[in-house]
Amino acid sequence: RPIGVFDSGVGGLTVLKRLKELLPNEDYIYFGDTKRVPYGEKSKKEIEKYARQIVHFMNEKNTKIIVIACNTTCASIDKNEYSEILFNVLEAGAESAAYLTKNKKVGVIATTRTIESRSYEKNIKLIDSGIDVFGKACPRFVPLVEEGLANSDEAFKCAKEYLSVLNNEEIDTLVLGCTHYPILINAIKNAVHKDVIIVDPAIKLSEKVKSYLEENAMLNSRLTGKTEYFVSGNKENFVNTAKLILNEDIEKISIVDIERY
Ligand code: DGN
Repeated sequence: RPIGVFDSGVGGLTVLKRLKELLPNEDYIYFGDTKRVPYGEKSKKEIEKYARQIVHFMNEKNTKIIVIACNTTCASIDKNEYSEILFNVLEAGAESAAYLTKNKKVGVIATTRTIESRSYEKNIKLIDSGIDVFGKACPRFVPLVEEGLANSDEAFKCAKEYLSVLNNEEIDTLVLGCTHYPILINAIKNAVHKDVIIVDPAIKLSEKVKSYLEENAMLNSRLTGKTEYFVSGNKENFVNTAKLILNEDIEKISIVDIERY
């Protein structure tokens, strides 16, 4: 049975890439909600509805576990309401940051919805209540990535503007609290002090998934290692960006009417 991975668009591919590196023999179903992206400015209720539809779709594909590769979704749903085995990129990011910071000042950049939910702050403080968390919403980042403009002058300028506030707080650790942001790594690195540790939550997340599958004897025994892609809307931008992120051609991609689920 495959591992399900989903996001609002191409962002979750940064998570899929890490998963494939650690678990190359697994089969994957990836869903990108390209019809309804960006999620960042939508209401909690809307995102909850989208998550239910996507999980329903994943069940139909018989996934053994589902990886929520979208922080905005993680910040909007209550995973206890689901009977499926869900892995959550946001908790993994919070955990990494809490263990990495030395001066106990962590910056988080994410979508407006994620920042307003204060989910990173809550999860980090559960581990160490003495850590100060500084959040900054970066609403222009996701559209820049979806339009293929991650390395444009505009992206560099935008990153400078967003990150200047966090530089002033003297953070030593910065969480990329949206799965689209690793694609903007050049612009982000250019905008923060060079000794700031940049956390990509996908690294910890993929390690957690691997341990879980090993401990529960759920690794794929047929060693097939194939990925099927599904999107709800635009396919062209998705395929182009996916090639850049994954360094491979997207062979099997279909459009799914997600609102039917
Ligand atoms: N990639 C998603 C996240 O991690 O929050 C959200 C992107 C979006 O739709 N704004």
